[in-house]
Amino acid sequence: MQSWPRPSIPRLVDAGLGTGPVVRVHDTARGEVVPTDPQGAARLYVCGITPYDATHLGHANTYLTFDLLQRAWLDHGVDVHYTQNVTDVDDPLLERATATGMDWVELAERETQLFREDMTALRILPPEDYIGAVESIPLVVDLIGRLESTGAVYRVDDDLYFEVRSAERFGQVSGWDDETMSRIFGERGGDPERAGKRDPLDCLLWQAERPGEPAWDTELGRGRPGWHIECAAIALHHLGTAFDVQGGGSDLVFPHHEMSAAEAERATGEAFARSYVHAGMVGYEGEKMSKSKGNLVLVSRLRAEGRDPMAIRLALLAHHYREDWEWFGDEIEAAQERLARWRSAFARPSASPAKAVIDRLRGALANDLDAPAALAAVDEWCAAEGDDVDAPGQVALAVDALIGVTA
Ligand code: 5CA
Ligand code: ZN
Repeated sequence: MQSWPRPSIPRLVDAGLGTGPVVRVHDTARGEVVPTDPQGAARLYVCGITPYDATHLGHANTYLTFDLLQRAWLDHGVDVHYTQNVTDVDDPLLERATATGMDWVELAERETQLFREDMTALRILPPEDYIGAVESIPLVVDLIGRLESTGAVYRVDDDLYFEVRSAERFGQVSGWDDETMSRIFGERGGDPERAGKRDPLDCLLWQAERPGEPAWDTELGRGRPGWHIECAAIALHHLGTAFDVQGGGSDLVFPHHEMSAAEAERATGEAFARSYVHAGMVGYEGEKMSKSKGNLVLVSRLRAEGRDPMAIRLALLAHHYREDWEWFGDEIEAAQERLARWRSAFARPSASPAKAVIDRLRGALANDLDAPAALAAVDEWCAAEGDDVDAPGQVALAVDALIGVTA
């Protein structure tokens, strides 16, 4: 699939401003903040949208998290190879298409295009590989074949299931006990009750054709991919095993990332990702923001109301990425004011020297992407006076490179 345009990123090292430190992030599997240690280019996979509705602030917050991670890596001097999927065939998409009388392909294309426009406006770095579920069916079939050869696949009617406990490290990502896994599995698209399964947690790899639903002819029969195997197949194909970071929102810790990792590790005998990084959930005035609750704050709507995308970006960055938080309308006003303050500070003829604030910015971001600390550092610099004539331009450059906010 087509990705979206890449925003320009100044290279601070070329401006004589040095490089940033080693980047540390919180790994859900280990439960602690760990240094990233890419061998060559950093390899990043982030779970993409299911395109049945427009991008809301929760999605934007998740993709912004991994944009910051990339900026911190680039500033440290590490190249990045980034892959993201689009779940362009799945139950919620088909249900929405049926409910609205739309063709599911058209719905997916329309919402994916709107997502690209939102990401472009927010200056979020695009993936090199932007890959749809439909176009990756051959990869999925191939990976299921590899799993079959390990003996970990069985049939229930004409559907194929994966024996999750055949993966040695099943449970490594969430670290949850059986009771928690079973409860959440049912709540998040799993089918613990289905008769004929060997274990309630076993997950669907391939779903045989259902009446009225799309299906593809493959050596597994006519049908379509399960959800978790989609991301396992796309990530393995484009990034290989033991890639640096598997990312997404915290709603994906279990079952999605647990199952994808189990499938990939059983098939390859190697680690799937080296770290699992999860952004918190953004809610709206007391509730989880979700398509089904109809309480979405859409990026496209804020843009249509004339909000500056850079203010939207700053409003999100005012929260640490791992925090669960709620959007109240006044956050955008505060962000707009901050943006105006920053822009006038960057336009000053002189200011206090840039080095200290740039060091603080870099230190904050490298320390588990601490954006609120980074914003506080810039705020303090803006409030101080000084006679360094290079400083305003240098700080503006660093804010562009590291935080993605342009003057
Ligand atoms: N297509 C799958 C991933 S393979 C999916 O979860 N799609 S999604 O459209 O539901 O979500 C897209 C991304 O946004 C995921 O990384 C998800 O974890 C994240 N996300 C969804 N809702 C929220 C929210 N309320 N707050 C923060 N992140 C969210
Ligand atoms: Zn995914």
